[in-house]
Amino acid sequence: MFSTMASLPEGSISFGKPYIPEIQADRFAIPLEKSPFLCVSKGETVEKVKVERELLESSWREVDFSVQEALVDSVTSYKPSCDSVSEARVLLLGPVGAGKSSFISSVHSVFTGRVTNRAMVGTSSTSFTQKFQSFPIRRRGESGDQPTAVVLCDAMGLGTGDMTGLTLHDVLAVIKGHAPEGHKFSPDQALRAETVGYVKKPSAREKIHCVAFVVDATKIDSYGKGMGFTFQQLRQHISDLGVHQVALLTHVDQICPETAHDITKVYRSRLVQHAMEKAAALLGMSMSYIVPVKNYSCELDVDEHTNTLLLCAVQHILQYVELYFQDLTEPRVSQSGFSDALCRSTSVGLAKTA
Ligand SMILES: Nc1nc2c(ncn2[C@@H]2O[C@H](COP(=O)(O)OP(=O)(O)OP(=O)(O)O)[C@@H](O)[C@H]2O)c(=O)[nH]1
Ligand SMILES: [Mg+2]
Repeated sequence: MFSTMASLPEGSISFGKPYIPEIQADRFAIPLEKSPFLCVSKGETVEKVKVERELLESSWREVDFSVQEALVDSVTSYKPSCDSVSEARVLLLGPVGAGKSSFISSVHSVFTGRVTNRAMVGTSSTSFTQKFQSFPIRRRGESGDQPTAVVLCDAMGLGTGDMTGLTLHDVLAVIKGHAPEGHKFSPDQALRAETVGYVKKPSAREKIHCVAFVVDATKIDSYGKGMGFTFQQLRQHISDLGVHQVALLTHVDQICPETAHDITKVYRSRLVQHAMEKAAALLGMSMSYIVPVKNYSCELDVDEHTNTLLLCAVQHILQYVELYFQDLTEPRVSQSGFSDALCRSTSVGLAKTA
């Protein structure tokens, strides 16, 4: 069932508010390293916040940053446990500019060994990505490309105003496998049986097997209730289709200078930890579903540690893909009680209410 997150613990850092060392000290057992000021975007303004004792003494999640090659091998050798499916299809879903396309491009870069914008990345007030596009991840080696069983699917961003962004109806149509490759989304033209290329009876291999929500750590305070409601609606309906969801917190390099300088400190960063707590509250999911990533944005070369964190995110996603395949062999119990008919009748709600 769709869970709601408890309110944030007392003493949480709220970006833009004064820092309270005593409460933090109780909670996180510091003293810790010091760092200077942090610029945090809040709505349209950027505030300068003094941040002391930014790093925890030890990581709160263990990541071995020296196992990049082993992780690449592990993802390359992954095979779906479901006989009728040869590739895991993962849909990236999130607000405009959150870093969906960047994540796809970054994972592609990990496997090709150089930074490339495979999925087109851009900046726009409405979604830069307009089409539904699947990107099979291939490993580049000396003897040519080697396919992996991972396909990352890009889609339009979720909007925050009337008739902007992806609608609930279209999200569900994509997840059910009805969307033709290259379909151009249009909030006032729902994806339906008459749409050119509409996949009428999608097989298990054409459906989406896991949804990865993508949220931007620098905007976590400014998404607002509308976006929270959008996520709640989405999570209820997607859960009802039996599709598991995880979340990626992007732009962690932009909220924590220590992490920007050294990505291996990501799980020692209190700022990242707090942003993850806020992401959990926004998405209505437990923190255990959420992983931080730093996408390639301005770099020309890949970096082993950044790659490792991206590969950990892919592995995290694949665990939930496997849960979906396991569930396929067992009868699915409706979780929210929403019927397909109800989904259709509320299909225009998402863009309007977001
Ligand atoms: N520093 C930094 N920049 C990022 C990160 N992820 C994405 N970006 C930047 O954020 C901007 C938007 O990224 P996109 O990947 O296009 O975002 P999107 O979610 O696909 O956006 P739409 O297609 O418009 O919905 C680009 O300028 C990226 O370079 C990150 O982890 N760190
Ligand atoms: Mg995009």
